[in-house]
Amino acid sequence: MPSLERVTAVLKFFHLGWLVLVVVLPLGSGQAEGSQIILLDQTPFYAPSTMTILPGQAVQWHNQSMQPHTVTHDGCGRGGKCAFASEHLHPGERFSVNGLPPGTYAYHCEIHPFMRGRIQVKRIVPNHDVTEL
Ligand SMILES: [Cu+2]
Repeated sequence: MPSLERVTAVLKFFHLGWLVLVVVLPLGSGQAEGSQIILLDQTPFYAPSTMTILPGQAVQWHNQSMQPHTVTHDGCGRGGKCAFASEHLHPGERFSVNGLPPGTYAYHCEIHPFMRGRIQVKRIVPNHDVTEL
């Protein structure tokens, strides 16, 4: 027969366990979904061409096309602030960006300037609502 202390300890353990599950699962699934952009050989080339993320959320590009491309922020090399710039991404290669400040980031492919995409990083306001910039 288990003692009362032991039952209480077990209950506490499970209570904490559920709390951890509730906190960890939404964060985990939120980061996993909707943060990958696929590079394609035809329009829209970057799919999706516009992606909206939250501050601190990573974005990953995956070149699933048959030729090399880059992911180059429009500010790079034009006197602006260069937020991110990949090397040549060969078929199958990936490129990730993390920690972008809130704002809108237009980007392109240096090899094929007609390839264009955009990242929007939302701003979280003090009342915890999320607003578009
Ligand atoms: Cu390209």
